Amino acid sequence: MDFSIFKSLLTEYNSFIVTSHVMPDGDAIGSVLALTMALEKAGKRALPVINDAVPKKYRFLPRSQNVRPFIPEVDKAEVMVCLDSGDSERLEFKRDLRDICPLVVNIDHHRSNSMYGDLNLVDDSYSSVGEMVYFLLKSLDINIDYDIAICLYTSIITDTGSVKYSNTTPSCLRVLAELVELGVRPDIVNREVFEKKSLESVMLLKEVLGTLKVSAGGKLAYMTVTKDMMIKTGAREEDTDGFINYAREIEGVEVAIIFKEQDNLKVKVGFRANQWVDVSKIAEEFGGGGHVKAAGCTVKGPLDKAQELILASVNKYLKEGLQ
Ligand SMILES: [Mn+2]
Repeated sequence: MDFSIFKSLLTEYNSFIVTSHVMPDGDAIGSVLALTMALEKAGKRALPVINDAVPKKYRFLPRSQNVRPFIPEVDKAEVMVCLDSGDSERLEFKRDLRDICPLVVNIDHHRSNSMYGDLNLVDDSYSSVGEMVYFLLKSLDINIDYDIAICLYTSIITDTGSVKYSNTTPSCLRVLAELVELGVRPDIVNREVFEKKSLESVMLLKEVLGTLKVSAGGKLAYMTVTKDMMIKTGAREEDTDGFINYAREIEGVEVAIIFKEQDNLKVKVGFRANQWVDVSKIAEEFGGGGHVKAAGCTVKGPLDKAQELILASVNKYLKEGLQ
């Protein structure tokens, strides 16, 4: 992808809001922080805005304390750069983005992207938006220092599951190697992002594993997180990170699902596939989206109704061998 088109923005504009989706993951936060710092290096005013809290495990990243939700009437800029968000709703500004910034730039690697920007730099061949920001900075001749490097590194290892997923490419491995040369310590980032767990998270996992069910001749595994479990253990939404992998890792399983009961009578559904099912298509059927092997959607409750609906659809895909 040619990122040089971004160059003209730097000559024409001076103020930027850099943002990403709610429930931010390491790619969202890492790429927002990296691009914010890079724009500042280029002499621009850049504001990192995410309309949600930064999960505790990403607070080791430099400048992460500066990320905060949008403040109407205060936060103004000429350009809004939206990172890692397949549609504008997931940014949760709750108003037209052009009411905040006249120009919207959409940089993303999701397969389903609604192209909501005035400029859309969207390419699903990148492992992460962090990897895209790396190439963007190269094309802008902005020097990548240690602080930017650790943010980009976190982006890439989050989305590739520590270079284990199918989106791990020679390109992203080369980028990671360069970031390590710049001083990033893989062991330290790994400890922060993947290992450290709150006690509440482990107590919640104990409950959630009790709900594990396997069906479709062993090809489908699913788990449920109820509101009661969240209250009982005192866990937070971010504490459920990675739970779905317990279902996905079971031998013979093709599709793994996690159902998370929400406050507003809605149910959040996460999908993972191992080999041949394209779960982004299933998620899209229910108004969500994502990647071929990792996707999600939110559907109307109650929980049992939502499960029935989703499981029927997944079973259809598994039975018909649809891809
Ligand atoms: Mn991403």
